[in-house]
Amino acid sequence: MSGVLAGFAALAVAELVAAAVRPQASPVIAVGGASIDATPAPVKDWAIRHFGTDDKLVLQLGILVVLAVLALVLGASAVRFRRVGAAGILLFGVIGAVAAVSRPDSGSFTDALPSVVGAVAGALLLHVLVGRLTAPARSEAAESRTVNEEAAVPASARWDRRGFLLAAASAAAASTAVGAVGRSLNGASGRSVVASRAEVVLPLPGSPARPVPRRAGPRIAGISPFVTPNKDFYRVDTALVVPKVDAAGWRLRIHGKGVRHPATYSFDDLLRRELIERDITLTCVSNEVGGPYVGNARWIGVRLADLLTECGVKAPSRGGRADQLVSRSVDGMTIGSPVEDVMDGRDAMLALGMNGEPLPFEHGFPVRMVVPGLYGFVSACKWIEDIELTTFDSYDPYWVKRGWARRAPIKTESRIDTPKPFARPKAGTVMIAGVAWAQHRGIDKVEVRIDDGPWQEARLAAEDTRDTWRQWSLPWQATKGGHTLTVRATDRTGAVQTDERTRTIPDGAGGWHSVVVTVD
Ligand SMILES: Nc1nc2c(c(=O)[nH]1)N[C@H]1C(S)=C(S)[C@@H](COP(=O)(O)O)O[C@H]1N2
Ligand SMILES: [Mo]
Repeated sequence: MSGVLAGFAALAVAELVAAAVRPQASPVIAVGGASIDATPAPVKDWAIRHFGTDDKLVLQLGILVVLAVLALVLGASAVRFRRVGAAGILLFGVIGAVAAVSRPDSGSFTDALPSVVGAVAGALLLHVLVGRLTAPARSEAAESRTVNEEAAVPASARWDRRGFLLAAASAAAASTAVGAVGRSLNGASGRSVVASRAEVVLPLPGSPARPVPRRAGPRIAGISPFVTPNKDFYRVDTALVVPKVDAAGWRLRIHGKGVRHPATYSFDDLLRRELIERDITLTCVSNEVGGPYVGNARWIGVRLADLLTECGVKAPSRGGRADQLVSRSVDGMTIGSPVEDVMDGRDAMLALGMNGEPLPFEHGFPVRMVVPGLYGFVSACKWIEDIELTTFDSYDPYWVKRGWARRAPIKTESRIDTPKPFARPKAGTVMIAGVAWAQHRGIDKVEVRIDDGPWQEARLAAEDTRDTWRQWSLPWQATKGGHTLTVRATDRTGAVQTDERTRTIPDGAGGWHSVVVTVD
């Protein structure tokens, strides 16, 4: 109990100090962030697939459970060896401090303070509490006593029950209060930024998207809506705490190899440029066949190629010296995209708006990159603040260091949205429907197969653009019994979605999506 209380006090004090220093310097956040970065690629991919957006909650709970167990162990050993307990807590403080200072977004050694001050408070408390467990007169001698001698002293003589309970209760109450104040201060630190986002007014785009064709989103029960609402849009990133960046203070620097006129842009600089509005479907490389990490939104932003050209950057095919564009976020993420792709005329953009509002914080406010046709991990840097032109040979960004591919165009894929796996539709006409995507190439055909039957061409909804997914449907005369429904798409290059199952690492899952149903 002493150990757990001391651990709790340490975290509470750390939380309060973090409010004064920097919320992200809190030990749980820092150690959590460090463990995300250190997690081997397959485990990370597994966590994304199994916990989805909750992966971070699971991680934080996991850290707290581990800490609680270690605190129990430390508390138990402190009863025998008082100094061990305190030393153990201090050691955790050092681990937290090292993690906090070495986070890529840490700018200063003051980030160590929450962990250090918290650990000192925890160690002191443990010392005091354990002292109460032994008779006051004997507490010093107890440290050097052996287990056998200890057992010889009657329990009633060693144990100041009242004193201990009082100290423990006050410590618990004080820690709860301190922790609560720390939490609310940390929460408040983002509030002014939340307000600043609410004040952003996006100008009308000079180059608007044409309205989504009405027939792009037929009304079929169970199919994904053509435009994914922001609240339902998948989220994949390594940020334990969503960065809250103030648009007013935000700057984007463009520099590096072959950048003849390095420049820095403010949010207002971008707002004053011609804005383009485009429908683009985003996909995560960790999306399994049939998985949910794909979404379609209407983005508003500035053309990335224009900014690069203004800075004197040339595409490699025109003699440019850099073939890799590395974008960096405020939380230290690095994402590498081919310069050739972002300057080849596609609508690569620095997005400021998503589905008619400023970017939600989870999706990169104030500015993120969006590039049609490339998986998010090689193109879609959120909370971007720096663009460096370099080469693929000289620099590996975050995901590449962890085993993912350097270049990763989105694979041609299709998904059955309805019926759901293991559904039990009634015999008769059953609508099979879903989405297919091959961003920047476009979808030309979708076929469905029932069991081992022939491929039947599905009806394709109207195409919005070749950068968006396309809905499809096929009415099926379902007969009683178990059936396997399989879908495959063909893109505009004529390439048929491969049936070869590949893992998500290194460059995206491949294979056909199948759904098993039982018709009643
Ligand atoms: N700063 C930052 N940007 C990031 C990531 C990240 O971890 N940190 N993840 C990338 C990945 S892997 C994907 S798939 C997309 C997801 O964007 P979304 O969360 O808005 O859907 O963001 C990309 N941009
Ligand atoms: Mo991703």
